[in-house]
Amino acid sequence: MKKYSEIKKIDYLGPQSKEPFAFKYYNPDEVILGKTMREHLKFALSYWHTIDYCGADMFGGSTEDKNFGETDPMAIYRKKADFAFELMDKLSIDYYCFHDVDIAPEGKTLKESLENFREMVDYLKELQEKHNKKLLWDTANNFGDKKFMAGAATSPNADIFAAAAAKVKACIDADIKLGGTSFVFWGGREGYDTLLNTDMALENDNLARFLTMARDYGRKKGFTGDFLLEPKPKEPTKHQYDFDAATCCNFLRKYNLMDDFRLNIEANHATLAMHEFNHELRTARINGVFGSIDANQGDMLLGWDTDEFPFNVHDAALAMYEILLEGGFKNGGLNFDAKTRRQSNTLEDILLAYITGMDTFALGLRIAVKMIDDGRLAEFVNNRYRSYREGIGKKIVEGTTDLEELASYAEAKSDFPVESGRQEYLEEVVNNIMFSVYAK
Ligand code: XLS
Ligand code: NI
Ligand code: NI
Repeated sequence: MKKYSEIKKIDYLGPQSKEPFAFKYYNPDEVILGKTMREHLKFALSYWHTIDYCGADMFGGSTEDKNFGETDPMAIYRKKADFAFELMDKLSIDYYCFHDVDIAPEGKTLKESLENFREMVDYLKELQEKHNKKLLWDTANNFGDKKFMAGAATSPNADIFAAAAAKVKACIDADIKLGGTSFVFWGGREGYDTLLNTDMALENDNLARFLTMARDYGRKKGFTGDFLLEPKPKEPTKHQYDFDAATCCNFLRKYNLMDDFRLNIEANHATLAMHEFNHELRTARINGVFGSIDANQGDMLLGWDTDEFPFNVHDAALAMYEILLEGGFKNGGLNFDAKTRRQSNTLEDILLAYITGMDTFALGLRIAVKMIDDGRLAEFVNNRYRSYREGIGKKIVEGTTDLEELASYAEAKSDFPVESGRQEYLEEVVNNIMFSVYAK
């Protein structure tokens, strides 16, 4: 196999190609339904997993080195940034996402860390212009440092709440400076390990106060993009307040945040919450809060957030189906919140992993377009609910009946016919559409 430095650009060579460093399905400038594939998919690189992660797990240290030959902390982070933009160029990725701590070295104090951060934001701005790249979103890492061990906005200590606010303020400023169109809150430790030491009511109210202040600050400074909550049920805490999409909707409604907040749905978080990815996307969509995607894949035999690069085409197709029905991404995009496996410890593996993830979603898009064109799925669902478009069903939907009328209607009937849900047939329809994508 070729070496990383020998690979200038990943080209689209089509499904027949056996070249490892080529796209088989992702053809960035191909127009599908009036938009190029790159516009449809809005792929983003995750800084933490791609530029910083070095393979460490709970049982062992790094298997890679990402200091790029430097020893001075600021020099290391500049080299990392150079690497990030060069990588995006090679992969034809237009967007990226980061946490504050991903892009700059920590200082001795919070103030010093934020100074390093601001300096690096200016450097990223230069690189963005030079490489014609965009920020999709940034976020504050308010879970890694010891002071956040009991949460940030839900910490029992108000000084820590303030420290988290300082970091979010700096990240919102950075988002505005870099032209980001979303801003993410993933509630890393915003939850609890035991209710015995937790004032759940105060913690939830404080989280809402925190998000409201962030919203107000962002809007005051001219941020017009979406604020996003990223649901996750557990890990690192036993219970996280942003458990899943439905829980987040309840929270946003309770605290009057529905107008400014949407959701960043992550595939692996969906399955940790015992939902399918498309369930979470559908829930966000029907509540009007679909924002963005963290694309990855879990391992059903491992009960944690394994953040694998997605290769399950079936799930990707069903996800892209939801996104097309939503009308596509607006301020959001498709961030690969995914990392190479610990044993895939070379720079070439990073390219191969992104190629797999991007081709998976390119196939997903192509199949989802076929699912819509084919029409069998939508037609089946439409027909299944036809009784709500006439007679008593129409009155239910229009709100022009009541319990008494329904009771006399039902009691006058002698029979209640049922119809098959045809699940197995529909599963075959999906397979038929999926595998005819490249049929001659
Ligand atoms: C962790 C989350 C995290 C967010 C950003 O599980 O997915 O990476 O996306 O803080
Ligand atoms: Ni994520
Ligand atoms: Ni995650």
